[in-house]
Amino acid sequence: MLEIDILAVVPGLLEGPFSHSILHRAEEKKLLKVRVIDLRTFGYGNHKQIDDYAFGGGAGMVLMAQPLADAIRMLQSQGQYDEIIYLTPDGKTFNQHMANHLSLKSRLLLICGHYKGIDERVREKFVTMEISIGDYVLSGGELAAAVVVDAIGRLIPGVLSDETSALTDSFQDDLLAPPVYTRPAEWEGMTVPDILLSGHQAKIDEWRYEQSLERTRDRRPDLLAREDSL
Ligand code: 6GU
Repeated sequence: MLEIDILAVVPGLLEGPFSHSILHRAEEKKLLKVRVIDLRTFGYGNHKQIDDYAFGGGAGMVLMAQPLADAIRMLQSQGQYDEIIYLTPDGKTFNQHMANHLSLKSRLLLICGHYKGIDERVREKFVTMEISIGDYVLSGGELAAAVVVDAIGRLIPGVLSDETSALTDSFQDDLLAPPVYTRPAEWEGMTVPDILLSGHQAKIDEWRYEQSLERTRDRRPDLLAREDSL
């Protein structure tokens, strides 16, 4: 069982993603438990304030240290986390290797930033890992958290069936997936490669591997050159 807690500024953004399809099934099978915690409930005063102006000036607000620390400490009192992950555009770019690694953990906390980010001291004191989902800026970490939880959740042993097996995914072996076809064998004058209809499994596997290599060379040569690490 993997428990993922998500500390969010806009929890409503996370209402949809986990109630459908594969992740929903993972929760039903008790393999995954996702919980969204509203940072605002740890805010100050009548307005439940969670952000303030940045020291040194400049546009944009910063999430204050104390509400974050209060939330994190309350959550830690319910059990230790394997990783406390801050979602931020300046984090390490998320990839399949990180997803594989995280899918084997038992308790994760994802912290969603907003505005100009969170007070740096919270990163120093609590955060063990920082993840970005790509080189563009989102308005908050929630959608990035949904992406990370989806990628991790489907890798938890027992979540996927044979038909949806993660073993043949793009990136699982640093190659893009080969092209796929289904019925009918001829559609609008376009056919399916003969080899796929041959019933010769060893030849089919070889063809798929060649296609994967070709696609990767063509579209993502960086994957073939890459020294991968976590
Ligand atoms: Cl994790 N957060 C935000 N706000 N923007 C991003 C991101 C994360 N990853 C890419 N862009």
